[in-house]
Parts: sequence; C-alpha cells; structure tokens
Amino acid sequence: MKVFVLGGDGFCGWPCAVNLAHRGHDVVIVDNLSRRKIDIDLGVESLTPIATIQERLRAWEQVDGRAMRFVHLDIAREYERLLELLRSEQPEAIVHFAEQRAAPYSMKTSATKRYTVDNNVNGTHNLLAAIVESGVDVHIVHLGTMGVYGYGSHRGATIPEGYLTVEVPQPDGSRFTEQILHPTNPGSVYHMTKTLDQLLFFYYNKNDSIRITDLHQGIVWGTNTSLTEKDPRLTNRFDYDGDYGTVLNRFLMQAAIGYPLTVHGTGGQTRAFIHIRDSVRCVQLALEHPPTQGEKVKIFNQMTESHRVADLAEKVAALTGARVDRLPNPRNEAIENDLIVDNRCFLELGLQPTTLDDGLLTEVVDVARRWADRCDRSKIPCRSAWTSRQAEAIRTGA
Ligand code: NAD
Ligand code: USQ
Repeated sequence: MKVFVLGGDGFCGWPCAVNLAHRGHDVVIVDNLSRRKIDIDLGVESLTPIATIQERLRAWEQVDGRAMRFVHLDIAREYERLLELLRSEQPEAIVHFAEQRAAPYSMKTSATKRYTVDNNVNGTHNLLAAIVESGVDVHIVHLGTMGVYGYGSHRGATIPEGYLTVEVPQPDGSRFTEQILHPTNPGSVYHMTKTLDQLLFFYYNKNDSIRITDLHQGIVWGTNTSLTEKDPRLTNRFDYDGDYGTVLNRFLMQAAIGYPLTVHGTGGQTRAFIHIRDSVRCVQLALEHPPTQGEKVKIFNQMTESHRVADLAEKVAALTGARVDRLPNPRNEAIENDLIVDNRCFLELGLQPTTLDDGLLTEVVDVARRWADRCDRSKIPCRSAWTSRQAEAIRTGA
C-alpha cells in the first residue's frame, strides 16, 4: 500500500514510518522539519543525537533494503504542492502526525498560540480540502489526543471511544437517544486545536464521505523501537526540555542525571499513557482496519494505562533513588482528576499492551544516562505559564 506519513520526521512519526516500510508499504514521508527548527529557536536538542532526515533515509535503505522517500512540504502553507502530490502519487492511506504538539509551547506567547492554531487547523483543513479536490480515495489516520475529553471530573464515568450516547428529553416527557461526539474540554491552546480537528473530520466525513480514523492518543513514553535501534543513525528523538519533554520521559531522564523529579503541584493529575512501541503498533492496526465507505469517523482511545503524576514520580524514585520535588504548577489545570478509559477497540484488534514495567523504565533511564552530557540542565524547568497567575507563582515559588 502507498502511505504518506505526514510529520514522519517526528518522535511518533519516524518509528511509525520505518515500521510501515519494514512491512513492505511504499512510504513517503512529508515533513517541513519545523520541529527541528523549533529546537534551534528554543536552544535545545533532543537528548539522543538524531541524524538529519537525509542520513536517516540513507541508513534505513542500507539496513532494511526498502527505501522511503521524503518530500519537504508544509501542509499548512503549501496547499497547491500538497494537492499536486496527492494527484501524482495517489496514496491509499495518509497517517497525519504533522502538528505542533506541545501544550507548554502553545501557551508560551501570543505568537506561539497563533502559530499552533494556524499550523494545526490549517494543516488538517488543507489536507481534507485537497483530498476532496483531488478526488483520491484515501484513508486518513490522524493522531489526536486523549486531552480532547478534558481532565476535569468525569464523575467516575468511563470515557467512551469518541462518541457518547445521550438521552434527549422531549416536551411531551418522552426521550430519544442519540450518539454525539463526546463533549470537549481542552486544557491548552494545543489541545484546543485537536478538538477543532475533530469537528473538521466530522464535517468532511459527513459531506464528502472521507474515510477517517482519529486516534485519541495518551502521553507517549519510551524512545526507540526494535527497528530504530538497528543503527545509531536511525535513533529516535528524546525530548526532555520544559516545553516538549513529556512527564514520564522527563522523570526518567531527571533520575538518570540526578535532577529532582519535577512534579507540578500535588501530582494528583491523572493521565493516560502508551509506550512508543504500542503507538507504532496501533497506527499499523488502524491502517489495516479502515472504515468502510460511508462509515462515520472511527475514534479509538490509543492508550494502555492511566496513572497519577505523583505515583509515577514515586515509582521512578523507588527504582532509581531520585528525589521528588513539588513545584508550583505552571498550568491552569485541575489539581486532581479521575480518568477511566474505554480502550476496547485496539484490544479487540489484537493489541497486547506494553505496560509500565521496571525493565522498560530502566531501559529509558539507561538511554538517558548514555547521553547525560548532552543535557542542558537550564532547559529542564517548565517556564511556560498558562496565565499571569501561574507566571507569578513560578516567579515567587509560591
Ligand atoms: P513531533 O513534534 O516530534 O513531530 C511532529 C512532526 O510534524 C515534526 O517532524 C514536524 O516537523 C512535523 N510538522 C509539524 N507541522 C507541520 C506542517 N505544517 N507541515 C509538515 N510537517 C509538519 O510530535 P510527536 O510527538 O511525534 O507527535 C505527533 C502527533 O501525535 C502530533 O499530532 C501529536 O499531537 C500527537 N500526539 C503525540 C503524543 C506524544 O506524547 N508525543 C501524544 C498524543 C498525541
Ligand atoms: N507534568 C509534571 N511535571 C513535568 C511535566 C508535566 O507534573 O515535569 C504534569 C503536567 O502538569 C500535566 C501532566 O504532567 O498535568 C502531563 O503533562 P505532559 O507534558 O506529559 O503532557 P501533555 O501536556 O498533556 O501533552 C502530551 C503531548 C501531547 C499529547 C498529550 C496526550 O505533548 O502532544 O496530545 O500528551 S494527553 O495528555 O493524553 O492529552
């Protein structure tokens, strides 16, 4: 199958692209390399040294024998080139990772808020409009987020896979039931763009019958897969800085370099997690089970387990002897929340969840220790504040 991997140079996209190529698919990576440029702007680098996309592709062909192609293209700004690419290549599937994905980066300044909205919403909309205009029959697999449901109280209810069945009362006292998109409750400008993506998918699926699978992914942890481990030039990125580093990988890396674990507030925040190997496998499963013509948008909760941030810190501390620090929370978020998630769709398709185990956690600590001298400790604190109230709390340490 010919597959475009939009954002295939990124943390989730690169291991996904090599997995699909390894399975014999004809993979075209489309990326504008904006993530590498943001690293330069922020003055940070992936903890693991990553090769250029050209070196990655050369190495991949040498290691696996199956070449991938790369197109340098901005899907949010180069509509005509995107349209021409679809017309000339006629892909059967498109995996869409190409968005600005860091919540703290999206909340840094009005410029990064506007960039995140322009990039993410225009990119997704350009893709949908170009599919309609080109007439290609293609299945989109989009990487969305568990954060669209929000992290307020769900009052003990299980979060369904995208759709909620509601009862609507009528004036005569009768009721009818209906399935609606689960209400959204974004926690950052970044998360808000993912809720807007959902509406774009709903509309284009209804109006143009575009086949779409939207994966509501939890926080991805880990770094490499068995394929990216085959050659140092294939190594995946490892973000640890206050903007792009995500919580569990940050704790593991902090433990590796002897930096106190940075728990925001009480650590009562509960979040969903998935290992990078399972993320890759889920995308493959979604591609292998496309929606039928006329089917509504398929939504899968792509996560394998939920944890409280404080419990993760305790677990990492117990494993490594690290110290735990409780810091003023730079985010405007609930201090605690419940999170019970239905993830049956992937389990029924055969996903065997990789859950937190000491061996895998230690593996990430080992990777971080190997590259500890590349870490710039000044980039670890999260300085991006959600509102002036949080900025003040960070400044005074209150
Ligand atoms: P990443 O930043 O490492 O990768 C995104 C890639 O997309 C980068 O290579 C970037 O250069 C490219 N890109 C961004 N805008 C583009 C544009 N306009 N045109 C072309 N390329 C563009 O992010 P990631 O961690 O790999 O995340 C990939 C996707 O998965 C995102 O949509 C993110 O929202 C989602 N996701 C990630 C996580 C996680 O924990 N990393 C969790 C849930 C969902
Ligand atoms: N947190 C800490 N200490 C840290 C970093 C984070 O306590 O050093 C806390 C945050 O305050 C937050 C939680 O950990 O409560 C998660 O933060 P995160 O940065 O790990 O994750 P998040 O901002 O939610 O974003 C990440 C990805 C995003 C994806 C999302 C999935 O960057 O692309 O969409 O996870 S989800 O969280 O399910 O919405």
